[in-house]
Amino acid sequence: MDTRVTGLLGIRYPIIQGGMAWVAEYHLAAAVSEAGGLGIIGAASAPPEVVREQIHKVKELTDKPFGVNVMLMNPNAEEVADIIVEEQVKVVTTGAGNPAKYVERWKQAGVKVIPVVASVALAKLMERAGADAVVAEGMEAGGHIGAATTMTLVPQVVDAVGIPVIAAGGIADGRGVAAAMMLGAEGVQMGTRFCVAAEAITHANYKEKIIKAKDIDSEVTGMSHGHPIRQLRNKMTREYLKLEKEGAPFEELEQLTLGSLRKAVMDGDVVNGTVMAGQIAGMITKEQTCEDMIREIMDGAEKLLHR
Ligand code: TUI
Repeated sequence: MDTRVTGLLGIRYPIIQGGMAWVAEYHLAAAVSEAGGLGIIGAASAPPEVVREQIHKVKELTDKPFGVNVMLMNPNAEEVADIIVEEQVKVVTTGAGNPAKYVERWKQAGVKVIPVVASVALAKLMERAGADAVVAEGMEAGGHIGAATTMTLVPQVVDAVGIPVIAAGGIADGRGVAAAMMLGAEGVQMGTRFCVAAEAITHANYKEKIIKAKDIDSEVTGMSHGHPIRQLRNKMTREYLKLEKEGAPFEELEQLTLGSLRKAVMDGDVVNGTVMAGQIAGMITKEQTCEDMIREIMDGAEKLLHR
Protein backbone atom coordinates (compact mmCIF):
# COMPACT_ATOMS: atom_id res chain seq x y z
CA MET A 1 0.00 0.00 0.00
CA ASP A 2 2.09 2.90 -1.28
CA THR A 3 1.07 6.40 -0.18
CA ARG A 4 2.89 9.73 0.16
CA VAL A 5 3.63 8.66 3.75
CA THR A 6 5.42 5.43 2.79
CA GLY A 7 7.36 7.42 0.16
CA LEU A 8 8.26 10.26 2.52
CA LEU A 9 9.48 7.94 5.26
CA GLY A 10 10.95 5.13 3.15
CA ILE A 11 8.81 2.49 4.88
CA ARG A 12 6.92 -0.53 3.52
CA TYR A 13 3.59 -0.07 5.32
CA PRO A 14 1.87 3.23 6.22
CA ILE A 15 1.86 2.46 9.94
CA ILE A 16 3.70 4.56 12.49
CA GLN A 17 4.00 3.83 16.18
CA GLY A 18 2.84 6.26 18.86
CA GLY A 19 5.50 7.95 21.02
CA MET A 20 4.17 6.47 24.25
CA ALA A 21 6.03 7.52 27.41
CA TRP A 22 7.96 4.59 29.00
CA VAL A 23 6.50 2.10 26.47
CA ALA A 24 8.08 3.47 23.29
CA GLU A 25 11.66 2.47 24.02
CA TYR A 26 14.20 0.99 21.67
CA HIS A 27 13.07 -2.65 21.64
CA LEU A 28 9.58 -1.70 20.47
CA ALA A 29 10.78 0.97 18.04
CA ALA A 30 13.25 -1.43 16.40
CA ALA A 31 10.60 -4.18 16.14
CA VAL A 32 8.06 -1.88 14.46
CA SER A 33 10.67 -0.61 12.00
CA GLU A 34 11.91 -4.14 11.26
CA ALA A 35 8.29 -5.16 10.58
CA GLY A 36 7.99 -2.45 7.90
CA GLY A 37 6.36 0.37 9.89
CA LEU A 38 7.99 3.41 11.49
CA GLY A 39 9.20 2.70 15.02
CA ILE A 40 9.37 5.66 17.37
CA ILE A 41 11.45 6.35 20.50
CA GLY A 42 9.23 8.30 22.89
CA ALA A 43 11.46 10.92 24.55
CA ALA A 44 8.60 11.84 26.93
CA SER A 45 10.23 13.17 30.12
CA ALA A 46 13.43 11.14 29.86
CA PRO A 47 16.73 12.92 30.52
CA PRO A 48 18.28 14.00 27.19
CA GLU A 49 21.26 11.65 27.52
CA VAL A 50 18.89 8.70 27.96
CA VAL A 51 17.23 9.68 24.69
CA ARG A 52 20.63 9.72 22.98
CA GLU A 53 21.40 6.27 24.36
CA GLN A 54 18.02 4.97 23.13
CA ILE A 55 18.80 6.30 19.64
CA HIS A 56 22.16 4.49 19.65
CA LYS A 57 20.49 1.27 20.77
CA VAL A 58 17.76 1.32 18.13
CA LYS A 59 20.44 1.87 15.47
CA GLU A 60 22.20 -1.29 16.69
CA LEU A 61 19.00 -3.32 16.21
CA THR A 62 17.80 -2.01 12.85
CA ASP A 63 19.07 -0.19 9.81
CA LYS A 64 15.51 0.72 8.81
CA PRO A 65 14.07 4.22 9.32
CA PHE A 66 12.84 5.16 12.80
CA GLY A 67 11.80 8.38 14.51
CA VAL A 68 11.83 10.17 17.85
CA ASN A 69 8.75 11.70 19.51
CA VAL A 70 9.27 14.96 21.41
CA MET A 71 6.74 15.63 24.16
CA LEU A 72 6.58 19.43 24.12
CA MET A 73 5.45 19.83 27.73
CA ASN A 74 8.79 18.31 28.77
CA PRO A 75 11.09 21.03 30.18
CA ASN A 76 13.97 19.22 28.41
CA ALA A 77 12.33 19.46 24.96
CA GLU A 78 14.90 22.02 23.77
CA GLU A 79 17.84 19.70 24.51
CA VAL A 80 16.05 16.71 22.98
CA ALA A 81 15.43 18.80 19.84
CA ASP A 82 19.20 19.32 19.50
CA ILE A 83 20.03 15.66 20.13
CA ILE A 84 17.74 14.74 17.22
CA VAL A 85 19.86 16.94 14.95
CA GLU A 86 23.21 15.75 16.38
CA GLU A 87 22.27 12.10 16.04
CA GLN A 88 20.92 12.61 12.50
CA VAL A 89 17.54 11.14 13.33
CA LYS A 90 15.50 11.02 10.10
CA VAL A 91 11.99 11.61 11.47
CA VAL A 92 10.53 13.52 14.40
CA THR A 93 6.96 13.49 15.68
CA THR A 94 5.79 15.88 18.41
CA GLY A 95 2.95 15.86 20.91
CA ALA A 96 1.15 17.91 23.54
CA GLY A 97 2.01 21.32 22.11
CA ASN A 98 3.04 23.51 19.21
CA PRO A 99 6.55 22.68 17.89
CA ALA A 100 6.84 25.78 15.62
CA LYS A 101 10.07 27.04 17.21
CA TYR A 102 11.91 23.80 16.38
CA VAL A 103 10.65 23.17 12.84
CA GLU A 104 13.22 25.30 10.99
CA ARG A 105 16.13 23.79 12.95
CA TRP A 106 14.97 20.27 12.14
CA LYS A 107 14.19 21.03 8.48
CA GLN A 108 17.66 22.54 7.95
CA ALA A 109 19.18 19.34 9.31
CA GLY A 110 17.10 17.27 6.87
CA VAL A 111 14.80 15.82 9.55
CA LYS A 112 11.25 14.96 8.42
CA VAL A 113 8.87 16.76 10.77
CA ILE A 114 5.47 15.27 11.63
CA PRO A 115 3.62 17.14 14.41
CA VAL A 116 0.70 15.41 16.12
CA VAL A 117 -2.26 17.81 16.05
CA ALA A 118 -5.72 17.72 17.56
CA SER A 119 -7.23 20.62 15.57
CA VAL A 120 -7.46 22.01 12.04
CA ALA A 121 -5.95 25.31 13.24
CA LEU A 122 -2.70 23.68 14.43
CA ALA A 123 -2.55 21.48 11.29
CA LYS A 124 -2.63 24.62 9.08
CA LEU A 125 -0.06 26.37 11.24
CA MET A 126 2.24 23.36 10.99
CA GLU A 127 1.92 23.20 7.21
CA ARG A 128 2.85 26.89 6.97
CA ALA A 129 5.81 26.30 9.33
CA GLY A 130 7.16 23.62 6.94
CA ALA A 131 5.97 20.32 8.40
CA ASP A 132 6.23 17.33 6.03
CA ALA A 133 3.01 15.68 7.26
CA VAL A 134 0.73 15.80 10.29
CA VAL A 135 -0.77 13.16 12.52
CA ALA A 136 -4.44 14.07 13.19
CA GLU A 137 -5.19 12.44 16.54
CA GLY A 138 -8.76 12.07 17.75
CA MET A 139 -9.89 11.90 21.38
CA GLU A 140 -10.37 8.12 21.19
CA ALA A 141 -6.60 7.94 21.67
CA GLY A 142 -4.88 7.15 24.95
CA GLY A 143 -2.88 9.69 26.92
CA HIS A 144 -3.07 13.44 26.37
CA ILE A 145 -5.97 14.20 24.02
CA GLY A 146 -7.79 17.00 22.24
CA ALA A 147 -11.55 17.46 21.86
CA ALA A 148 -12.44 16.20 18.36
CA THR A 149 -13.03 12.57 17.39
CA THR A 150 -10.95 10.82 14.74
CA MET A 151 -13.98 10.45 12.44
CA THR A 152 -14.58 14.21 12.43
CA LEU A 153 -11.00 15.50 12.72
CA VAL A 154 -9.28 13.51 9.98
CA PRO A 155 -11.42 14.60 6.97
CA GLN A 156 -11.42 18.22 8.18
CA VAL A 157 -7.62 18.22 8.44
CA VAL A 158 -7.37 16.48 5.04
CA ASP A 159 -9.48 19.28 3.50
CA ALA A 160 -7.46 22.00 5.22
CA VAL A 161 -3.88 21.04 4.30
CA GLY A 162 -2.00 19.79 1.24
CA ILE A 163 0.60 17.74 3.14
CA PRO A 164 -0.12 14.06 3.91
CA VAL A 165 -2.32 13.31 6.92
CA ILE A 166 -1.81 10.33 9.21
CA ALA A 167 -4.86 9.30 11.25
CA ALA A 168 -4.65 8.35 14.93
CA GLY A 169 -7.00 7.56 17.79
CA GLY A 170 -9.10 4.41 17.82
CA ILE A 171 -7.23 2.52 15.10
CA ALA A 172 -5.97 -0.99 15.85
CA ASP A 173 -6.90 -3.30 12.97
CA GLY A 174 -7.34 -3.51 9.21
CA ARG A 175 -10.84 -2.05 9.36
CA GLY A 176 -9.49 1.01 11.15
CA VAL A 177 -6.71 1.43 8.58
CA ALA A 178 -9.16 1.08 5.67
CA ALA A 179 -11.57 3.55 7.29
CA ALA A 180 -8.74 6.05 7.83
CA MET A 181 -7.81 5.78 4.14
CA MET A 182 -11.46 6.39 3.20
CA LEU A 183 -11.35 9.59 5.27
CA GLY A 184 -8.39 10.74 3.17
CA ALA A 185 -5.54 9.76 5.48
CA GLU A 186 -2.38 8.29 3.90
CA GLY A 187 -1.21 6.45 6.98
CA VAL A 188 -2.11 5.62 10.56
CA GLN A 189 -0.45 5.99 13.94
CA MET A 190 -1.21 3.29 16.50
CA GLY A 191 -0.36 3.26 20.19
CA THR A 192 -2.57 1.02 22.29
CA ARG A 193 -2.12 -2.06 20.11
CA PHE A 194 1.68 -1.71 20.14
CA CYS A 195 1.53 -1.38 23.94
CA VAL A 196 0.79 -5.12 24.09
CA ALA A 197 3.38 -6.14 21.47
CA ALA A 198 5.62 -9.02 22.50
CA GLU A 199 8.64 -6.74 22.00
CA ALA A 200 7.20 -3.97 24.21
CA ILE A 201 8.72 -3.87 27.71
CA THR A 202 5.32 -2.85 29.11
CA HIS A 203 4.73 -4.76 32.40
CA ALA A 204 2.60 -7.93 32.00
CA ASN A 205 -0.08 -6.43 34.31
CA TYR A 206 -0.42 -3.39 32.03
CA LYS A 207 -0.72 -5.58 28.94
CA GLU A 208 -3.30 -7.73 30.71
CA LYS A 209 -5.32 -4.66 31.74
CA ILE A 210 -5.51 -3.57 28.07
CA ILE A 211 -6.37 -7.09 26.89
CA LYS A 212 -9.15 -7.40 29.49
CA ALA A 213 -10.55 -3.91 28.87
CA LYS A 214 -14.01 -3.51 27.35
CA ASP A 215 -15.31 -0.76 25.07
CA ILE A 216 -16.25 1.69 27.84
CA ASP A 217 -13.44 1.03 30.30
CA SER A 218 -11.48 4.26 29.77
CA GLU A 219 -11.91 7.56 31.62
CA VAL A 220 -10.66 11.05 30.88
CA THR A 221 -9.00 12.77 33.82
CA GLY A 222 -7.74 16.34 33.97
CA MET A 223 -10.55 18.00 31.99
CA SER A 224 -10.95 20.63 34.73
CA HIS A 225 -7.42 21.97 34.32
CA GLY A 226 -7.10 21.65 30.55
CA HIS A 227 -4.82 18.59 30.37
CA PRO A 228 -7.19 15.74 29.58
CA ILE A 229 -5.62 12.27 29.80
CA ARG A 230 -7.37 9.10 28.64
CA GLN A 231 -6.57 6.07 30.78
CA LEU A 232 -8.19 2.82 31.89
CA ARG A 233 -10.51 2.98 34.91
CA ASN A 234 -8.96 1.91 38.25
CA LYS A 235 -8.51 3.12 41.83
CA MET A 236 -6.36 5.98 40.56
CA THR A 237 -9.00 7.33 38.13
CA ARG A 238 -11.75 6.97 40.76
CA GLU A 239 -9.76 9.01 43.29
CA TYR A 240 -8.67 11.56 40.72
CA LEU A 241 -12.15 12.13 39.31
CA LYS A 242 -13.62 12.41 42.82
CA LEU A 243 -11.05 15.05 43.78
CA GLU A 244 -11.61 16.86 40.49
CA LYS A 245 -15.37 16.93 41.11
CA GLU A 246 -14.74 18.38 44.55
CA GLY A 247 -12.70 21.17 42.95
CA ALA A 248 -9.28 20.08 44.23
CA PRO A 249 -6.44 22.43 43.22
CA PHE A 250 -4.21 21.48 40.30
CA GLU A 251 -1.20 20.98 42.62
CA GLU A 252 -3.01 18.33 44.66
CA LEU A 253 -4.02 16.46 41.49
CA GLU A 254 -0.44 16.72 40.17
CA GLN A 255 0.86 15.22 43.40
CA LEU A 256 -1.48 12.25 43.01
CA THR A 257 -0.15 11.40 39.53
CA LEU A 258 3.54 12.07 40.13
CA GLY A 259 5.40 9.06 38.71
CA SER A 260 2.13 7.18 38.27
CA LEU A 261 2.65 6.21 34.62
CA ARG A 262 6.04 4.74 35.44
CA LYS A 263 4.44 2.86 38.34
CA ALA A 264 1.99 1.19 35.96
CA VAL A 265 4.22 0.57 32.92
CA MET A 266 7.40 -0.47 34.72
CA ASP A 267 6.28 -1.79 38.15
CA GLY A 268 2.95 -3.23 36.99
CA ASP A 269 0.88 -1.32 39.58
CA VAL A 270 -2.28 -1.03 37.50
CA VAL A 271 -4.39 -0.25 40.59
CA ASN A 272 -2.73 2.93 41.83
CA GLY A 273 -0.82 3.75 38.65
CA THR A 274 -1.88 5.51 35.43
CA VAL A 275 -2.80 3.05 32.67
CA MET A 276 -2.92 5.24 29.57
CA ALA A 277 -4.74 3.51 26.69
CA GLY A 278 -7.20 4.38 23.96
CA GLN A 279 -10.86 3.45 23.58
CA ILE A 280 -9.89 0.71 21.13
CA ALA A 281 -8.37 -1.29 24.06
CA GLY A 282 -11.70 -3.16 24.14
CA MET A 283 -10.88 -4.72 20.77
CA ILE A 284 -7.34 -5.82 21.63
CA THR A 285 -7.31 -9.47 22.64
CA LYS A 286 -3.75 -10.75 22.57
CA GLU A 287 -0.05 -10.14 22.74
CA GLN A 288 1.68 -10.66 19.37
CA THR A 289 4.96 -9.77 17.74
CA CYS A 290 4.99 -6.50 15.80
CA GLU A 291 5.55 -8.50 12.63
CA ASP A 292 2.38 -10.57 13.21
CA MET A 293 0.37 -7.49 14.16
CA ILE A 294 1.40 -5.48 11.13
CA ARG A 295 0.91 -8.40 8.75
CA GLU A 296 -2.59 -9.08 10.13
CA ILE A 297 -3.56 -5.40 10.01
CA MET A 298 -2.29 -4.86 6.47
CA ASP A 299 -3.89 -8.09 5.17
CA GLY A 300 -7.21 -6.95 6.62
CA ALA A 301 -6.93 -3.42 5.25
CA GLU A 302 -5.88 -4.51 1.77
CA LYS A 303 -8.78 -6.96 1.45
CA LEU A 304 -11.26 -4.22 2.37
CA LEU A 305 -9.72 -1.56 0.17
CA HIS A 306 -9.57 -3.84 -2.89
CA ARG A 307 -13.06 -5.24 -2.41
O1 TUI B 1 0.90 13.98 23.14
C1 TUI B 1 0.06 13.13 22.99
N1 TUI B 1 -0.22 12.20 23.92
C2 TUI B 1 0.41 12.11 25.13
S1 TUI B 1 1.70 13.04 25.66
C3 TUI B 1 1.72 12.25 27.11
S2 TUI B 1 2.84 12.60 28.37
C4 TUI B 1 1.93 13.45 29.49
N2 TUI B 1 1.87 12.94 30.68
C5 TUI B 1 1.21 13.57 31.63
C6 TUI B 1 0.56 14.76 31.36
C7 TUI B 1 0.58 15.27 30.12
C8 TUI B 1 1.28 14.61 29.14
C9 TUI B 1 0.75 11.30 27.14
N3 TUI B 1 0.05 11.24 26.02
N4 TUI B 1 -0.67 13.08 21.85
C10 TUI B 1 -0.54 14.07 20.85
C11 TUI B 1 -1.46 15.17 21.12
N5 TUI B 1 -1.14 16.43 21.04
N6 TUI B 1 -2.74 15.06 21.49
C12 TUI B 1 -3.22 16.31 21.63
C13 TUI B 1 -2.20 17.16 21.35
C14 TUI B 1 -2.19 18.59 21.34
C15 TUI B 1 -3.08 19.30 22.15
C16 TUI B 1 -3.04 20.69 22.16
C17 TUI B 1 -1.29 19.27 20.55
C18 TUI B 1 -1.26 20.65 20.57
C19 TUI B 1 -2.14 21.34 21.37
O2 TUI B 1 -2.14 22.70 21.41
C20 TUI B 1 -1.05 23.34 20.82
C21 TUI B 1 -1.07 24.78 21.03
O3 TUI B 1 -0.44 25.21 22.00
O4 TUI B 1 -1.67 25.46 20.19
